[in-house]
Amino acid sequence: MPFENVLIETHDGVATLTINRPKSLNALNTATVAELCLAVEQVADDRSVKALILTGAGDKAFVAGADIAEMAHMASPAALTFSELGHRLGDLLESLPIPTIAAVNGFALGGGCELAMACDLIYASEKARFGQPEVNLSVIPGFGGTSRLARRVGPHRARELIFTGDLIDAAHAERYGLVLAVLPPEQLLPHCREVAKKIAGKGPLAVSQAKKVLAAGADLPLQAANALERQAFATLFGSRDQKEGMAAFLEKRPPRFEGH
Ligand code: DAK
Repeated sequence: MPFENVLIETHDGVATLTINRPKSLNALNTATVAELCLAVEQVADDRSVKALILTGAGDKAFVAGADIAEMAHMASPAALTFSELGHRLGDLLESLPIPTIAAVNGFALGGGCELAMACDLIYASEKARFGQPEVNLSVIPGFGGTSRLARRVGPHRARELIFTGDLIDAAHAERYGLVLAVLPPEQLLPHCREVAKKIAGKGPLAVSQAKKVLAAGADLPLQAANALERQAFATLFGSRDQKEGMAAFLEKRPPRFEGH
């Protein structure tokens, strides 16, 4: 299904969603967030897709935030609906059974930083800038920034970024552990595709279980998280792919995983 503000491309088991409103630095208005939700659902329904990359159109921005022009006149009920839609998108990305990668090619501010943080892995171009500048507008992060930033960089750094609204460059974000690596702009997408393709070649059930256990375990006491891991580990031994993966190792040949 074609969208107005989101481009979808799929190659070699990797889907790339590009947020495509470059004139507004890919700001997220309601229509774009709704399209992103649909696009992520579309990816979820395509069993040939094994990894998802999210990026922004143009060379300036990943996403410069929620659309301020649209939000400017919202009253509280509309703001709540908008925030719920943004949270729905974050939840959809996190519950996708495949890994998601944010390729942050420029500004990732407010809702843009929040969108990147709803992805499993974040890589940045040297031109990327991150921040939660909502306090400049006298609001707070509304798409999961208070919770996800604190989990990503720790509560102390999250407080500083959210209270000051300061932007940090890619190197700073890498020091904070917010991004995994910083790449020259032209190498960002190729690098993300390489990582995605590598993951796409692994046992998809294993990758999916790992994603689930890592996410659920992060909010649990250690013993409960370990119990989840034991259960998922054992469950995978009921799959054909586990037999295939171990047989392939013993027979010294590449595995042929089918996702069963
Ligand atoms: N929304 C709408 N338009 C935006 C935008 C945004 N977030 N960011 C940029 N644009 C538009 C600009 O208005 C401009 O449009 P024209 O004037 O050309 O029509 C165009 O993109 C180019 O931007 P600039 O001319 O400003 O470009 P510069 O290179 O000079 O500056 C900048 C780039 C990224 C530093 C600057 O554009 C900027 O500061 N943008 C705003 C960044 C920002 O504050 N982002 C956070 C937005 S707040 C909630 C739900 C969600 C949220 C909060 C609450 N609830 C409902 C509870 C989340 C909030 C946010 O994300």
